[in-house]
Amino acid sequence: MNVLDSQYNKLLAVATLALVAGDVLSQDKRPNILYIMSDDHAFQAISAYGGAISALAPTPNIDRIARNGMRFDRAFVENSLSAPSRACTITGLYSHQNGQRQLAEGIDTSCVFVSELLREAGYETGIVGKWHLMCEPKGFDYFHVLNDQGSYYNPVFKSQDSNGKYIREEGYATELITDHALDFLRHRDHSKPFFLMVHHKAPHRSWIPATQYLGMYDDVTFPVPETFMDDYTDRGSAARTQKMSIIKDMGLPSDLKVSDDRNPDESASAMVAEFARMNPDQKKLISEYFEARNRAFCKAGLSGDSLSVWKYETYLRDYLAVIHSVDESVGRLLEYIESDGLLSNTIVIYASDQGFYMGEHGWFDKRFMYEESLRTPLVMMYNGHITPGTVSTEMVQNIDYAPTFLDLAGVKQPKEMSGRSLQPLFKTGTAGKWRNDIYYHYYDYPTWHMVRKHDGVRDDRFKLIHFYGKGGPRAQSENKYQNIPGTVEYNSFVNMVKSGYICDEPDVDYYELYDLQRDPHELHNVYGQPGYEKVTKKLHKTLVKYRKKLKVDEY
Ligand code: SGN
Ligand code: CA
Repeated sequence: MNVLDSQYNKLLAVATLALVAGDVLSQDKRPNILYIMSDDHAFQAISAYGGAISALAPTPNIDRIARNGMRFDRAFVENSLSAPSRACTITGLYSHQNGQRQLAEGIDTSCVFVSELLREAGYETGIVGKWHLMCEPKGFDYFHVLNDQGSYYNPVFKSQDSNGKYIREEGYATELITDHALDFLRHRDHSKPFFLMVHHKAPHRSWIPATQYLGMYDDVTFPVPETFMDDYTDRGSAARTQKMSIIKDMGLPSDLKVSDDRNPDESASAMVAEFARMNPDQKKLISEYFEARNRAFCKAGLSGDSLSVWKYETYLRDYLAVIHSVDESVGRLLEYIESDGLLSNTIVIYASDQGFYMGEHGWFDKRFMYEESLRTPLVMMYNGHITPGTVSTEMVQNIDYAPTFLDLAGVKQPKEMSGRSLQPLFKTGTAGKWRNDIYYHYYDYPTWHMVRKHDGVRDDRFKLIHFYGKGGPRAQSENKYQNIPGTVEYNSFVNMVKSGYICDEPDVDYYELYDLQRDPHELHNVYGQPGYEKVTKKLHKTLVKYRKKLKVDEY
């Protein structure tokens, strides 16, 4: 047992005997809700989930939440992309119901946000960090949010006090977000329970670590996933036409921070923009580290497989160093909850906005309905209510979060919300009657990473996916905001066509079927193969049922 665990147990004992400050002052016995979400955090990079990568780069603080509470092994998103996932969380609605199908414009602000309902019900509500929805934060007593995707270094934030302006703050995003979250907690209204959403920018692309953690994994060699060299045979065209390959699409200068004459066109990268934001002290540390790495890289003169593996290792080293700060942030927040006597009356949740590829199928990024991006990490602890050390394998989804928050607050779930409260799972991880399948729908094409539109269903063992839609620039007509000049979606579409990133591709309309028990890596599409007739029929029926019930309007 580590020091923090024994401290935790001691505090639990104390809490049952004498209520500490926070509890005494509050007459309201409903739990506080602390929801921490990172951006693109793969479950493969959380040691509570086991696995070879995280064993080498552990996350002790996130693991504490799992150990003292529940780990969800089948937590899925409805649409594996940031803004859509956030919109699902805040509205409890599927993407086509809340409007946020793609990355930029979309969210229908006439939808009720769960923050509004909680605030009305007497909660003090706050959001800190990445908001990434093209509307003002709604239903929050306190907000302190980044602009768009945010920056790692010296980011700008907007808050109630800044008169609508974004103001630069000196420091590293993960640390600043944590400082502001703690600020909210310290100055909260003790007569009310709180609902605080802490949304990290990290570990989003281009994975830039805090200066003190630069190179922390440089001596570690991460195991290359067995599907790293996937050649996508046995699958439809979408697996081949995507642009999220570490080998082909990960930029040397932009993602891996080396300047290399072989890739001169990538100079206008996110890394360059970040570097320009840095102050002289930060610049010095960052350039010292990356220049040394660059020299070693150029000297090695890598090509072929050795270059591919170098890219993979370097990607993981940066990504996991970024995660180290996220884990540290979770530790700081837990420490506050403990020391303020809030453990007994606070549910702490840690999740990501979707999953992420750590080299599986040779990829980075997300979007596909294949497991690594469909699955998001989800752990939560709530003393006395969630049994410590429990693992749930029930299928849960990000549309369930809003109903769960409402249930905890004793607020009736609006009938429009399709998700369900996770409270019945809290004791054992399972409930007598739970869902048998989930529905997924991805719409963000043609754009970044060129992943084709698809919807599908997954049950306990099988997954049916339907890839559909016009190919290349012709798909613009299928997307609302890409057709409206002046919108972000329109502008990025035009730029990507101009640069050739959005290229001509055929229209698609085909199915894939995976048997997750026999083929956990989803390498063999068995759709149409003998022996799978019955299950295909069943899953088709389930898919049609969802489309009808949810009034899905494209597929
Ligand atoms: C940016 C990234 C993409 C990423 C999207 C969506 N490119 O456009 O790689 O898929 O965000 O990410 S970058 O060069 O600007 O980093 S999400 O997390 O917001 O959904
Ligand atoms: Ca994301």
